[in-house]
This record gives sequence, C-alpha cells and structure tokens, in this order.
Amino acid sequence: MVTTDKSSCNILADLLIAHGIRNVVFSPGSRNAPLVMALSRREELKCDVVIDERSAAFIALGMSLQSGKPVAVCCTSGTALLNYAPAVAEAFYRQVPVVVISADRPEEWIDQDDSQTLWQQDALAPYVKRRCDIAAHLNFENGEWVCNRLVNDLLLEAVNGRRGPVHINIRLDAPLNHQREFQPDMSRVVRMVSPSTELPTAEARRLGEKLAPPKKILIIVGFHEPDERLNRALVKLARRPNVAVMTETIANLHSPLFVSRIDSTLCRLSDEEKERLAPDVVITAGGALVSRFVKGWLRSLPEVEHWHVGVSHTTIDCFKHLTLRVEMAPAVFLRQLASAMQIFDTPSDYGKEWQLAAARAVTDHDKYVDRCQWSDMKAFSYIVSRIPPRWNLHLSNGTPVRYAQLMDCSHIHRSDCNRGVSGIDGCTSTALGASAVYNDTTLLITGDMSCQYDIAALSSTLVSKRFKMIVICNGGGGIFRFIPSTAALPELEKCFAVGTRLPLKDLAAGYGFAYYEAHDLTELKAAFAAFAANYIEPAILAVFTPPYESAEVLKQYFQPV
Ligand SMILES: Cc1ncc(C[n+]2csc(CCOP(=O)(O)OP(=O)(O)O)c2C)c(N)n1
Ligand SMILES: [Mg+2]
Repeated sequence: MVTTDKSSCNILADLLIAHGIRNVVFSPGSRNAPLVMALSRREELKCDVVIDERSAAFIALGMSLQSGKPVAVCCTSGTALLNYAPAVAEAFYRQVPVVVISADRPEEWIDQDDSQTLWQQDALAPYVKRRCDIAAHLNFENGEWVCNRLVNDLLLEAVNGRRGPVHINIRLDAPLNHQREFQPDMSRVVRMVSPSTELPTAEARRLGEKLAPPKKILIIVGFHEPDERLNRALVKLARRPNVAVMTETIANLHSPLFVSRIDSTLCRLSDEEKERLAPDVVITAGGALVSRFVKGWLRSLPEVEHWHVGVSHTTIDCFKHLTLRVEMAPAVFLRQLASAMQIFDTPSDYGKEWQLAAARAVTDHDKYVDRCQWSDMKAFSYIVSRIPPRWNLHLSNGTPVRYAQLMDCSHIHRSDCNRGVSGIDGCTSTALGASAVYNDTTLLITGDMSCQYDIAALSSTLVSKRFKMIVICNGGGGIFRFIPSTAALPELEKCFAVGTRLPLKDLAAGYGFAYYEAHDLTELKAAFAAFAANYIEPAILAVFTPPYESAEVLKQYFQPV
C-alpha cells in the first residue's frame, strides 16, 4: 500500500491492529499528518475525527468503556495534547485503556521559538501507566527495533494488570507529506499470557476462616463494568448469614439480596442501629465510592478491618483501616471466598438486618417521592423508572449520579459515570463515545452546568439517532445548594451555583437534535414518551426544575425521621 514514508507511524499502525485496537479518534493538525495517513488508510481501523481534543479524548474513553477494548486518540503537537489531560486522568483512575498518540517535533526544536511546540513527552506523566518517546528518525542502529519494542510494550501495558492509559509521543520531521510503498502486517508482535490468578486453596481457606460468624462482613462495590461472574460470586456471598453486600448504581450488579440504595438506607439508621450494623471486616471492590455517607461512616468506626480487592496502581486506604490488599480480579477472589465460607454454620442475623433496613428505606423513599413537590428528585424518579431495558445510562457528576443512587436502577442495562476523577468536563463526550460503539440507545442524564462545559460534543459527526440526552435545568450547579460546604455561603449563587445561559432549544435546532421540554410532572410524562419514542433523530429533553425547592427536597430526604 502507499502511505506515509515515516516508518515509526507505519510500525505503530501495524501494532495497533495486531493488539486489537479497532477505533482511533483523530483531532486535526499538520504535525500528525503522517499518523493520519498511516492509520486512516488501514481498513481494520475505524477512524473518527473530533475537532476539540478534550472532547475527543472523552469520546475515546466512552468508546473504550463501552467496548472493553483499547481505543486510540491521536493529536498534533502543542497544547492539543494538554487538552487530553482530563480524560486521561479519568481513564487512569477508571482503569480504562486509552492509547494516547501525540505528534511532536524533533527534540532539538523544543524551546527554540518554533511554533506549536512544548515539552510533550512527560506532559501526562502522572496519569498514564507508561509513556515513550519515539525519535524523529529511525535510521540509526536499532532504530526500528526500539520503536517496535516500545510500542509493543506500551500496548501490552494498557491492557494487562491494572488497565489504563498509555502515551506514545512520536517525533516527526518535515516534510510531513511524503509517501512510499509499505508492506503492512510485517511488524513483530509481542504477546503476553497472564499468570494464573487463583489464590492457592490453603490461602483462600485461611482468609475464609477469618470471616467466620459471629464476625460481621460488609462487602461494598463501587464503579465496575457489568461482570456476570462477579455478580454470581456476590449472590453466593450475600446468602451467607453474616454477610451483607452493598452495591452502588454504577457497579452494575443486581440482586434482590444486595443493598443497592446505600445512601437511602444509611441515612435512615438510628445511632443504635449503626452501632449494631458496624462490620468487623469490610471488603471493597471496584472504583472510588460515590456515597459520602458510607465513606464517612466507615472512617468514623474505631475498629474495622478493610480488605480491598482489585488490580490497583497503588495502596488505596480509603477508610484508613486497610489491612489487606488483594491484587487480583474481584470475581475470582470473591468466588473463592464464597466457597471457603460455605463450611460455617453458626447462625447470624447480620445480612438479614441490612436487608430489612434496606426494605424499610425503599418504603420510606417511595412515600417521600410520591408526596414531594416538583423538583429534581421528582423528575429523576420518573425518568429513571421509565428507562427501557436495552438503554445504557450515562450520568454526569453533580447531582445526577447521586440521585441515581437513591433510585431503583435494577432494570437498567448498564450505568456509567466519570467517577475516576469525577470531572464534569467530559460527560457528554464520554456518553457520545459509548453510544458510537453501542447498538442500542445511550441516554445521558446531565446537569445544566456540566452540559455547557462539553457543548462542543454536540457538533461531533459521531452523534447519531442512538444518542439521547436529558438536561436537568435547575439554575446551574444544584449540588452547591445542597452540600454543607457551600450551601450557606453568601457567595452561593454568584460563585458556586452560577445559573448558566444554555440556549438548549437553539442548540438542538442548530445541531440537528429533536428537542423536548418539561416544566412539571405532567409535561415530563408526555415529553419523555415522545423523546423515548423518537428513533429517527438524536434528541434532547430539557427538564426545568426549581433551584431552591430542589435543594430543599434533597436536604429533607436525608433528615433523620
Ligand atoms: C472539571 C470540573 N470542574 C469543576 C468541578 C466541580 N463541580 C462538581 S459538580 C459541579 C456543578 C455541576 O452542576 P450541574 O451539571 O448543573 O449539576 P447539578 O449539580 O445541578 O446536578 C461542579 C462545578 C468538577 N467536578 N469538574
Ligand atoms: Mg444543574
């Protein structure tokens, strides 16, 4: 085939394909022209173009999240790369394999007043698993070998062990548009086999014994991709009488045995119940927890052992009680624990008590939501209950992810939120990326502030009829009217909540989205039905809720009864 004359770019194209990468998101520039030629001319790679690099990287994150495969993003030199940082940080803490490819100038031109040039090779250093810098000319001894070795190494690193982003900085010298004949698929590919991840039986038994009744065991799972094996292991554990299993909405785990509405349940416990339900051992899996209640409560306990299971980049001692770090897949570890615990027959009410507390919370929740006035709570409750079975749900940070925690989400196919670092900067792009590689509808529920942050996403050519978004227009950052650190400050409205000007109707018209809006529950019912039934265009539903009342309804929800 005829393609760029830069060997580094052609080696990269071969290895991306060999390592299973199928999607590349480009942002335009001139320095990366050889990369565009090398990658976009390969039919194995689906290349999309997203102008804004910040959005592009979040789109790649969404694609990778949804497909489970590494996705590459490729940009030109200069600040382009720096715009990847928020999404790359999110991918790092979320363990999502995004392969960052940046074009750069030859090193001798950095700091020499040459245009669009800055120190790129370490720019994302704390947030990538590994990085490499490929020289502009490979015509030195071992030049092509070292390029091949480094790229193989980084692509293996992205998907093995703790998955995550990697950064390949490729220096390219002018002329950038020269072409030559290249024989594809001849580059050497390095593979890897993972060692067995099972615990030795004796070790599993030893750990299982530590969890025997009357010990009270609480398992909590934070964000996680859907995982049938993990779900099964947790159901087994939840059947043990001295075990309770808590799952967050974005853990994507479901069983009537799980306490899935953590905040609703915790906020209704009396001090005496909290003391009785305090665990002896808490086992966590998945990512950072959304629930501040559970974090605060566990941190406040004087004595509890904490085991964290999962492939981590470092020691994570979230509750200040960590005693064991289990560096393996949660599904395997928890299955082994469940088997090891089967021999205990001492009775315990611990699991039952949590389930009763959770059931009580559900009854109270339903009564409260039924009675409460038109607000974010009312709107969310209606919307979440109506999400059809095959739709995937993306939640933005702010209150959307917190409201979802309060609702029954067991019917939702898959729920996600950027909780790796909890930014509001790329929620729309992430959802858009996920929708581009999912064959049914992806629904984003976002806030009016988060939405204006990432508005460039609406102009992307990746927008399709499978993408829908609901914007809760509650006068800006509603969360700030709720959280104690800002709610009572005189600067609340001017500096925190900051009502935004978001001309959604015009934006929808401009970007080719169908537009619906609702100002009360009756309108919402009609608008949601039409919005959900629209399978021919992408659609926006703007839901207008009263700012102060919404915050009040949420505050009251958490008041002790
Ligand atoms: C990049 C980034 N900047 C700032 C924040 C802090 N922040 C968290 S939530 C929020 C407001 C979100 O407002 P909105 O999207 O309207 O949601 P609401 O709180 O109204 O539900 C802000 C500014 C953040 N998380 N990420
Ligand atoms: Mg808002």
